[in-house]
Amino acid sequence: MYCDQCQESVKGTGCIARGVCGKSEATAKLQDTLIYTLQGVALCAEASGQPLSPEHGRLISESLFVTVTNTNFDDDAITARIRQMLSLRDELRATLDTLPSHDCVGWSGETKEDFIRKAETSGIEALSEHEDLRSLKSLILYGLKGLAAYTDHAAVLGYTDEAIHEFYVTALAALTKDLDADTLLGLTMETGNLAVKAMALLDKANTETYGHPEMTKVNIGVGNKPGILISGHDLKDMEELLKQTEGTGIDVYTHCEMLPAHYYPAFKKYGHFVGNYGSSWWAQDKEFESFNGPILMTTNCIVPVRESYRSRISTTGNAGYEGVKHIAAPSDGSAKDFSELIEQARTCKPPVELETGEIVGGFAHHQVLALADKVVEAVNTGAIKRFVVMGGCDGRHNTRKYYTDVASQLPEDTVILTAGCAKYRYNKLPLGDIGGIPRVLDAGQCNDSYSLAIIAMKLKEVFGLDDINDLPISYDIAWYEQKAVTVLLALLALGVKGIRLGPTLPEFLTPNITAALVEKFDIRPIDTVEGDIASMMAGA
Ligand code: FSO
Ligand code: SF4
Repeated sequence: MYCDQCQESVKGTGCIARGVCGKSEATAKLQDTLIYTLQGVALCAEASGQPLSPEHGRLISESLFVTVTNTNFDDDAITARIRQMLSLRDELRATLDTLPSHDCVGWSGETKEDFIRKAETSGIEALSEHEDLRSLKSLILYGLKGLAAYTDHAAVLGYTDEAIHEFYVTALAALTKDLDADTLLGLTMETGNLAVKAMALLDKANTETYGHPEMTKVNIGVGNKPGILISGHDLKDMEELLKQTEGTGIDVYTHCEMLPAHYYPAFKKYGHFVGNYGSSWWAQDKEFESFNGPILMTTNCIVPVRESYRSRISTTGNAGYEGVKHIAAPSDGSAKDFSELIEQARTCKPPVELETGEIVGGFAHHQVLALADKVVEAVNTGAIKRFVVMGGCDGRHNTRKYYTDVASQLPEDTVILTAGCAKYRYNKLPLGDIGGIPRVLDAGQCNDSYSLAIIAMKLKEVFGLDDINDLPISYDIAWYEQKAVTVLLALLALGVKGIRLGPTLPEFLTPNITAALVEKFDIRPIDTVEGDIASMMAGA
């Protein structure tokens, strides 16, 4: 296996025996073959000259999503997807008079072993012999994976965009071609443009379905009833679970990236929606143990499941883990059935209390723009000197303490804008407020980074500036997996320059590609806490 798609990839070599994430060699290879199969689908779709049907577009979104870090560790589920995508490729291929000449169009296999073997010649290393071109293709592929995850979340709520499906064809087909660096850089920027579209689509899907997030205090303590813990990013699963648990005497808690569900008006009416339990995804092995009740993983991020809660954890949607119960969506489109989780919860003890108190969030674009007068006045009077966007991902490494330290050492006249699980490094610090505006404004999930971009564009308009980079905003972004790559490409596409990226720059970027990004976008690695704060406060 060879995998370098996340920030925790083994430095210098990528993961070559077993992933730091727990991904086995077989799973990694099956995921590579799934991506290769999608390349065959794309080449056939491109040659047909016909747009993908919405159903086929959706299948590609799901297949890409399955390969995102910490999403699916179930070899049988990935094998079934490869077979499904091979038959889609064959269906498209049968319509062609002349076949594109590439192995991904013609190869075939049947068994899991065939598919594992196929990855030996079709993984990331096969994208190009030239390391810089491979680096750019990796950047496009990883951006595409995150983009697909957001697109799939929107599709779950009935929102689709043909332009995104068309781009899957263009980008996946491009991975099979000998293209020069300029063409691939152009495609990288196009991935960013489509990332903006996907995040806007998901924002529309979420807010039209569940209302605009509002300022909300979320309880981080526990009640005295048994509970079900829901994690991941899928708000439709959240809604169904709340509906089905209502009146059962079972409480519902969020974990990690599901915290922002509390900010949506549609979910506030449920009295048994008690609060958020624990912290970030990587702490789940301990926190799931002490939660005591059933856990539902709706998307990434799953970490290797411990025996102590194996019988209590289930996956749904694109998530999967070998040996763990999977709750599939019924094929007739009716609601998923969470009754087994409810029955199991009745036999469980209430969660062990980890902490008490509240955290505040819900500052997506609609809420912040409602406070715009106050914010603008605070900037004009100098009460707010600078905004620092610290969104993105959290991760296991101690080096991420940098973000806790930046948050706690930033001057008191700064406001942190955040989205994604990166916030768990500082969202429980007593950072106070500026004239009633909390110093940490949490917009929501990582996809709600879109809100941060909307807020920046609105501020640019209010202050009459020509360039988004003239605003008193600095970007100090943390990344872990491919959705963060997508968010980064979206910010670049929107013209944001000078982004600090950490805790390390991506392993898959070669020195030449890093240099190109530095030159074009002034991207930089994080440095010392003191040095970075000083330079951000000076506007650099
Ligand atoms: Fe975190 Fe995981 Fe949302 Fe990522 S939960 S790391 S950026 O999947 O998706 O923010
Ligand atoms: Fe390694 Fe990350 Fe790939 Fe897992 S997803 S195998 S940790 S690079």
